[in-house]
Amino acid sequence: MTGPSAGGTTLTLVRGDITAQHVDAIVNAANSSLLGGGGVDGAIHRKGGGAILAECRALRASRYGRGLPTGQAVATTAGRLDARWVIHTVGPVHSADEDRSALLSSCYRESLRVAQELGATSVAFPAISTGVYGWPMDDGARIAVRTVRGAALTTLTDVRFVLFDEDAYRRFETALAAGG
Ligand code: AR6
Repeated sequence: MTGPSAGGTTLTLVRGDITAQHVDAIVNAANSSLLGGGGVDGAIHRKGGGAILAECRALRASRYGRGLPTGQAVATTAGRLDARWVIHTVGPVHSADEDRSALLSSCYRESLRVAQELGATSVAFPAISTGVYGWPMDDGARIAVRTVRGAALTTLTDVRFVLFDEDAYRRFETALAAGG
């Protein structure tokens, strides 16, 4: 499913595995350690190979000694993935007591900023925080679509959300149709 976004950028929904995307930048739903995990993170490191982990370790030894803060984003090589960069971002763990949606929104905004600093024309996002971190899919989809639609896009002409299953795809479809 494809829908127009601001400034001639196409916003697309894809059903599938984000590690199979051919784009300039693939966004990773990482954790602060940057040293890997399950879900999207595990798949990216498995398929992308050790070069990604090596750069992540170097980042931990330099700029991010205490880890990458929640809501921020940083790029590394994409290793053997069919992309130029992986942009690692750390989503918030969902909380019933505290509204952390600004942090989730920040993940999308900061990833877009880093992608455009690199000159990327295409980027693929997973549904950040909606797996291990427990964010309800419909709300996660709404925040994702609204943030990307509201972002200042310069170099990017192709922004994709890659949804792993039918349910996630449908919820993003609803968010896109609702205008975010
Ligand atoms: N392609 C696209 N989407 C995927 C894929 C894939 N290959 N694999 C899973 N998803 P998650 P989080 C979906 O758990 O919630 C890791 O251990 C999945 O169905 O990957 O941000 C990290 O190291 C879900 O909808 O990320 C962190 O510790 C969405 O991607 C923690 O999990 C995100 O699920 C981050 O948790």
